[in-house]
Amino acid sequence: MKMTFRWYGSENDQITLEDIRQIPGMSGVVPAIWDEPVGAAWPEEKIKAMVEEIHAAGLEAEIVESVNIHDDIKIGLPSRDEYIENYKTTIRRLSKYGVKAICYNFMPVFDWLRTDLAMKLEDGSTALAYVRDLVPESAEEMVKQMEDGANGKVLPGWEPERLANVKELFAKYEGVDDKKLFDNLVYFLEAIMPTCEECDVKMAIHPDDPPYSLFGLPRIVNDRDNIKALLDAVDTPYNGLTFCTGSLGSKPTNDLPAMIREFTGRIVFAHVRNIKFMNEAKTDFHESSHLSADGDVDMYEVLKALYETGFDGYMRPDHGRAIWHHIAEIGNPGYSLFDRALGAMYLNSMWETLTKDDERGVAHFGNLAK
Ligand code: DNO
Repeated sequence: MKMTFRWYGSENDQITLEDIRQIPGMSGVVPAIWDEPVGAAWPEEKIKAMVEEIHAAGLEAEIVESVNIHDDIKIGLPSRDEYIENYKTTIRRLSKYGVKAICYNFMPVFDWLRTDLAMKLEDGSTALAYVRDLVPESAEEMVKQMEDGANGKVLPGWEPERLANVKELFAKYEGVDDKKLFDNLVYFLEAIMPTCEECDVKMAIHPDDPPYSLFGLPRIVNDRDNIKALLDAVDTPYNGLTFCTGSLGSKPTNDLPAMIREFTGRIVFAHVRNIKFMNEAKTDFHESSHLSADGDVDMYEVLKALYETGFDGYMRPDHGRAIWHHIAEIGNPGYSLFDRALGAMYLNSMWETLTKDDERGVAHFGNLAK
């Protein structure tokens, strides 16, 4: 397992590579190129500069996140083939500079979505939250709400130029139901798999966040059955998964440790964060610290399942709350330094315990506590 940290680049992140390197046990960062339009091939010189900067700081850049997919691919328009060629070019270029995995998503129109990007918790920290009844009526209002809460940052998957005509974008998705979206995803994956194999770059799809349909848009990656269908449809280790405990964990019927065990060998990347349900129906949640006791995801069971199934991919502490020196913390919503650093220490310490207990033959189901 390699512990990593999402980094938005020196232009877009108040957190420096040196800050990240000082977090114990950090092997590398998860970067992206943000100033290219969705669908364009990432230019080689930008990839080179990004990777060299990261290496110079003593960190690795083996996985990138948010190589976003053009809507024409998701909709299945004839122009998709051209965008798929661009995607293949990006894969080849990334691999040339040592990238081994790509985290992406196949959510129509919107990437992750929250109704509050800074909900105040009891202890004075703030966190991202989702309350079903606060989802605005219209998609335009949703875009505005996310933009207003973003501290002037462009949120991943919320490119203003793409969403400027969100109504037209919605119209283009007319007739795209779950089945069609699934077929378009399979078409995309089948087209790029030879390049992934040739370059040894694994694709890791991010689940839907939140894990259900919004504004009538199809959603196809959010539970055991639809993930299994996807992994089976394109059955190669290069068609892998980003196991996001927060996204999958906010659907109460998902049994995370069982899913981890079932998808052994296909989990390329683990996004580990915790959420706390706010209502009995479990439709509303806020994000919490990583600690099991603070949320509804049992981190010990999640890590144990990953450990026991020989997980050797990348992990990152996913979102964190804004804590402590609040003002200095405000940057990319959900991507604070301090709470994510605490999360990394917590996850690393559990991993160390699991590793040493295993090496020493400690029986986890024994009577040690008695
Ligand atoms: C949110 C992230 C997502 C993720 C993309 C990957 O914080 O987990 O934006 O990066 O869905 O494409």
